Amino acid sequence: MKKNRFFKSDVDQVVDEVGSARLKEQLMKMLLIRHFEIRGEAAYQQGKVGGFYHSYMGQEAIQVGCLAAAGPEHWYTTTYRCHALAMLLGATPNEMMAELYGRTTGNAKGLGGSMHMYADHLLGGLAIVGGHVPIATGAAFSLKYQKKKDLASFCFLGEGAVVQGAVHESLNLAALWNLPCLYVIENNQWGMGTAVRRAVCIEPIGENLAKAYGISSYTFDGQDFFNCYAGFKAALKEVAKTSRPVLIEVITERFRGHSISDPALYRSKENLQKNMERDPIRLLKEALIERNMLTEEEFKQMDQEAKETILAAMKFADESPWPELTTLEEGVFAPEET
Ligand SMILES: Cc1ncc(C[n+]2csc(CCOP(=O)(O)OP(=O)(O)O)c2C)c(N)n1
Repeated sequence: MKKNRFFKSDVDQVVDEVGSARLKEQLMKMLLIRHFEIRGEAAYQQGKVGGFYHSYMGQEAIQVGCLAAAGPEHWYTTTYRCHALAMLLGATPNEMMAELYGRTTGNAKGLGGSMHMYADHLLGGLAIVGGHVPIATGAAFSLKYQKKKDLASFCFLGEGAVVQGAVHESLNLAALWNLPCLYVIENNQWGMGTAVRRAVCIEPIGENLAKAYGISSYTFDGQDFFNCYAGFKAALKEVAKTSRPVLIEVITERFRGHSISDPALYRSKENLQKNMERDPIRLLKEALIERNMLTEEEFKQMDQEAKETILAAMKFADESPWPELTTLEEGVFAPEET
């Protein structure tokens, strides 16, 4: 049983392995996610988006690093904070923005909204805290059953979810049945307005939880693309070799409130400012500039391109038709009353 308290990664090794062109692609993905969140929130403030809205801003390096390391062929499951993962797995900015706007051209025909985005290999976008963890575990079971040895199931969850019973039942079964599942706790320090220390009785969460279920644990720095990339690579390698689940805790900080309606008065401006100094986009950009793989000018162009893509998505969403009222009950499962 391995414990990897702060996984050690070598930036130069990752740079050599991934190469300049692919690293810039990863930076572009992070910029697209960031601009999507900025404009999505702006559209919400203008009354164009309804329902809930949970931003992934600040956490981009985690899922971008994961997808760069593992590729899109695995099963992926996440919470309502699902915009980044959907985009990384192939949902287009247009269909995602149209989903926020509730239009027929949306990712879920305008009927799901911000919390329920889907893509090939993305089982959701699911809003019940901890409720998606058994789904990810089932996906891991299906891979094992079909003897798809190179594939795994990635389950992203918040640290607030680890006290849910469904999470513990899942970890127990995955460990008992040797399921290829990577449980990734994105510890962004807050479950809504509750600090992790007031909600979860053990610390560090990942290590202790993994120990309880007899599986390996890893801890990554969620602001650092290189650490996430190398960490996910190593964790997936272990799962492929052992067909055992692993538990990963990624230390991060969200840059926004829990959701758009949360002014986040429970944390100080100074604390947030300090955390924002480790903006994952800035860290990756600076690492590339330092190695002469990127110039400030190039970065500005990339940033502008990402912004324009998202502005075009807003135009697409605005011009898309509303769903017919008669489609409201489509896709809703409810047994008929007898
Ligand atoms: C079973 C359940 N209980 C309560 C809620 C309300 N709720 C939505 S998000 C949330 C906090 C979850 O925090 P965390 O798991 O840390 O994820 P984060 O939002 O920080 O990404 C709560 C309590 C819910 N959706 N489902």
